[in-house]
Amino acid sequence: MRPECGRLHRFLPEASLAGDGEGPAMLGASRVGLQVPADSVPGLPTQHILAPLLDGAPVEAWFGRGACRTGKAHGVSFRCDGELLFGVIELAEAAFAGDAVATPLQQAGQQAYGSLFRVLAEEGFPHLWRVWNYLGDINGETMGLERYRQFNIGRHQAFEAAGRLDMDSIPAASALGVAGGPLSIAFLAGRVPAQPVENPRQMSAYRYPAEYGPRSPTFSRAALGRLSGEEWLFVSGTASIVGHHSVHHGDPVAQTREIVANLEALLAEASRRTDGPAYRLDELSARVYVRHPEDYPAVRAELAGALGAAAPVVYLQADVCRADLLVEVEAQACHLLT
Ligand code: 3EB
Repeated sequence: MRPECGRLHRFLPEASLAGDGEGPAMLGASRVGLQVPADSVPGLPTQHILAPLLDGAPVEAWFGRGACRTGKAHGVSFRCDGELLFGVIELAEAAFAGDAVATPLQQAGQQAYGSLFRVLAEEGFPHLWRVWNYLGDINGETMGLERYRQFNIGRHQAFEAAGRLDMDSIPAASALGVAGGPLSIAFLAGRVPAQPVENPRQMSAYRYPAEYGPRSPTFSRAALGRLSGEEWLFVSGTASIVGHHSVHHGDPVAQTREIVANLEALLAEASRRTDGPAYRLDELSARVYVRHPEDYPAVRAELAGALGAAAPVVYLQADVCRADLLVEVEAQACHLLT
């Protein structure tokens, strides 16, 4: 069912980041857990997702092909092979003073993306494919504005300043609330563009009306990226949103069903853009964010029917970026090109 495209992406047990073994071949990794471990693979860009793991493997790893190069610039830790660069930047909001027009989080978001874009330009991987954003207290409000919306302003300003607001260069992404820690951003960038994919059931997020914040979120619903011999589909965080409205308030199972409908529509859209076979739900590997841990068994039961009981799925507790959303699913799939 799932072709062996494991070379780029795998979920792994904790021990794989203990400083030996697979480290040298990795481009980078993300690790879920409430504590940042004391030891990690030296030089490996690692994103710490400060969230409780509910089920599945704590480590998500991205693997390079051939010789990987490691670097650090503008606060971004990165590793790249000939085709892809994985990077992580983590900025403590306490390092930003804020002012009359921008909160510390907005400033941190703007600086993080500004630094990221500089690294992409300097390293020759100008095309941002996929981004993972994590911040504390995402639904909290300061200075009269929800923190997710503050982050969106800073991110939008950085995209604008870099001339990256045209819809062909907007990456797939996720943005979730975690238990604390710095603003943490991990990303994959390519030497060639990935193709953004939008969802006909959902308004493009970069066109959301102002009721969701003064600046729209800058992400596409999915991205299709080509590597030599492989095509990768990166599915952004997908929630129970139809048009631009959150639906099924208070009902995690109905929200999960709506997410599955959104994923099906998105996969159909991606399938129209590939030369290969159609993308199917049962070939996805996924990370699932559940706001309330007590909803996890019901969400899992609902998703297992759609993704398959044996699908590589990791569940964690995190806050979705709208207070009325209880579940979010992100995913990827790979097709070998023949
Ligand atoms: C949504 O569809 C739900 O701000 O980068 C999903 C994926 C969501 C990415 C982001 C937000 C982001 O609006 C939230």
